[in-house]
Amino acid sequence: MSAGPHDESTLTGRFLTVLTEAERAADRPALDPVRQTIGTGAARLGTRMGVAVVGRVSQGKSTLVNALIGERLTPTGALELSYSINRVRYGDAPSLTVHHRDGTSFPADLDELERYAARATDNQELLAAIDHLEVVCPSRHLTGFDLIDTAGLCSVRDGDSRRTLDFLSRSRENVHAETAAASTQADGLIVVMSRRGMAETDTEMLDAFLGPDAVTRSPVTAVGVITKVEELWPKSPDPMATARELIARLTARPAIRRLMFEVTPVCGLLAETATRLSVEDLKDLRALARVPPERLRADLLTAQVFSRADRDLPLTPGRRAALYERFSGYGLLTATGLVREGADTSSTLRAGLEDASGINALRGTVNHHFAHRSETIKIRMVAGMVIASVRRLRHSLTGEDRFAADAVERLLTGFLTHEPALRELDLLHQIATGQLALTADDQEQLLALVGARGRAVHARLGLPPATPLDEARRRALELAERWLPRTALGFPGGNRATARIVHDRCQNLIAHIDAARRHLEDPR
Ligand SMILES: Nc1nc2c(ncn2[C@@H]2O[C@H](COP(=O)(O)OP(=O)(O)OP(=O)(O)O)[C@@H](O)[C@H]2O)c(=O)[nH]1
Ligand SMILES: [Mg+2]
Repeated sequence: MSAGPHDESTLTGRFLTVLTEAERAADRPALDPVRQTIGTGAARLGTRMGVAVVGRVSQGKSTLVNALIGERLTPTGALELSYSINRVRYGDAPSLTVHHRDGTSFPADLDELERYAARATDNQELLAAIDHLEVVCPSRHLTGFDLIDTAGLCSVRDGDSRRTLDFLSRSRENVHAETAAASTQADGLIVVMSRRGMAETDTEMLDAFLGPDAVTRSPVTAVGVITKVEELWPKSPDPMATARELIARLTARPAIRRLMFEVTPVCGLLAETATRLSVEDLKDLRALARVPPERLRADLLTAQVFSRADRDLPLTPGRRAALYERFSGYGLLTATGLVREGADTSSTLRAGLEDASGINALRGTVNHHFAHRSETIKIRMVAGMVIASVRRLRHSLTGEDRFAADAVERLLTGFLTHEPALRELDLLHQIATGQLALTADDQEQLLALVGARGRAVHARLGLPPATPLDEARRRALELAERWLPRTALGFPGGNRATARIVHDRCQNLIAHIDAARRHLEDPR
């Protein structure tokens, strides 16, 4: 890595300075693996945030990736399908690059993505030679992070699962692969689950997937998704609400809380369908919207009934069956409802379906969680990797080597405990893993202040966006005064260090509000 000097005004710059010092401290043959990890980690800081979509086979991962991007890019299907790992990143000119296992790569036609990504009878040899695919796509939803569609996981021993594990370099067998191609690793995970939640085997699988090093494993780098939520309909008249209740029960389980920060319900297929509505779709939905809602609802209960020739419905039975397959019964009910409420262009209907399907909420969570936090998440992960590499070696070291290893660890833990942004991230980790038993009010206030409800000043203060600055300042001062005595005395469920982090943030918000007022009064 470069010895610097690094830009001390940025968090990454300060971290690079610490990494340089750590590299110097580790300049002994016995600490070669630590120096290697430092080099890999430093390179990783400069790469874009990569968020991998993982889960069991056929869970709807590729469908969700398309829905998140807002385009149908990566192949989906009823059979176990995705084979190659597919990294989609933002760029003006769409393209596809095939990266081979032997390190070579070549540009391919994006229309042929399916040939390189999906298992078929005639492409086995081709697929066996592929390491991963790189797709460039001009979707505005990709500006904050790259999305990685992975092959489904079955069991850790399964061949394809191992490919996914290798790619993310986190399996038990691959702890040392952290030093491998850093730019192709994921910094965050979207874990796709069925609505039954995670079976024990899923939890085990994810544990193996996330790796044995507790320092790099944190619910702050994983969000969960329950997809195929519309399948709860018609048993539940409001499947999204029912899914939220299921999620509340699921996230109360420590085994889940330990692994992921938040779980969001999504109708992935409906969201993907919304990305490609044709003029004909709109016309046919309008025709269906003219059927009295109660009768339509009864006919939509099953695909068979809806596609029967003897139903008194518009459109041909074949066309109805095709729509049912793409939208599902619940999706058609929702879409016709939106049309009746005035969604009369494909863009308004698309926006309505993106809201109703939960994909917008998921985009918000992922952006909020990963894109806005990418710098701190990356630094935390790299620091964790280096600390883990020191701890792996330490027991085999003696004398000066052991002193040097300890010095490296101290440098990194010192950085993690002194930088406010990293202390806040750690606080989030502690809350997510249930290490702090705070009162509900304190917890909510604390989460908001450290940015879990939005990064903006008003969101941190728990105020509506248009709140005047004077009022925001009053609120910040009130909160600072509330948390100040706690920095000396502690508080129920939390300690003084926690209170200090929160109080520091209140003061930082006051400083920002004052600076904003100065700029408004004198915008030179
Ligand atoms: N009803 C319903 N079906 C869905 C949904 N999402 C995906 N599917 C269907 O589930 C099947 C698998 O979807 P994929 O997106 O290919 O799943 P995957 O997890 O990428 O599968 P692999 O890559 O093979 O592991 C396809 O038939 C999809 O149409 C959903 O939200 N609702
Ligand atoms: Mg797939």
